Amino acid sequence: MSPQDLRLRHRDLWERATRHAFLEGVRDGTLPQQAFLYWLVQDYHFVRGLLQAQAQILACAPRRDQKILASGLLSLVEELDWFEGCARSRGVSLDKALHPTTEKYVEFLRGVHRSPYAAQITALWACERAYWEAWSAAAPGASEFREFVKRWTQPDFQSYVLGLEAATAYALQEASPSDLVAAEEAFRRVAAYEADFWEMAWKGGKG
Ligand code: HMH
Repeated sequence: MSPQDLRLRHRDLWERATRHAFLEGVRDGTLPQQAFLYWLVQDYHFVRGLLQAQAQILACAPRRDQKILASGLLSLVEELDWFEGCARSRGVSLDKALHPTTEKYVEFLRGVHRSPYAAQITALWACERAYWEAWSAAAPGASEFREFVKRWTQPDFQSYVLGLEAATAYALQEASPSDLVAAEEAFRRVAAYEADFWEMAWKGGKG
C-alpha cells in the first residue's frame, strides 16, 4: 500500500477534503469575509495543536525522518507568527474558543503518537497534502486571499509535502499488516476531519 493507493481507495473522502465551496470562494473572491476570518482564527488554533502533535511524532521518528520533521516544526512556529500578524492587521482577536470540529481534529492528532509510526507519518502527510491540494485548486486566488493561496502552493511547501510522502511510502513499505490497518484508519480520519474543517469554516462564517 502506497500513499497514492490511500488517496485512490478513499477517493470520495479525499475529494471532500480538498474541494469545497470555501475554496471556490477563495478562487473567485466571493468568499464572505466573515467565513474567511472564522477560518483564520480556527486554523491558527489548529496549527498550534499540530505543532504539539508533530513534536511528539518527531520524538517517535526513525533517524531517517528526523530532519524533515524538525524542519517542519520550525515552519509551523514561523506560521504561528505569520497567523498572528495576519490577525493583527485585520483587527481580529485570536483569543477565541476552539470550535468542536477543530478541537476533535487537534485531539486526534495529539493522540496519534500512541499509534504505530506508519500511522503517525501517514496522518501528518495526509494533513499537509490535503492543504496543498485544496489551496492549489483555489490558485491563483482573488487578490485579498492570494497571500494565503501562496503559502500552501509555493515550491517549498510542495517539496515538504513530497518529502513527507516519501517518508510515508517508506514507512508503509516496512509496516506490518496491523500497522497498515492503523495507517489506513489514520488516513481516513484525517481526510474526514479536513472535510469537516472546510464545512465548519464555511458555516461558522454564516452563523
Ligand atoms: C485544517 N489542515 C488544516 N490546517 C492547516 N494549516 C493544515 C492542514 C496544514 O498545515
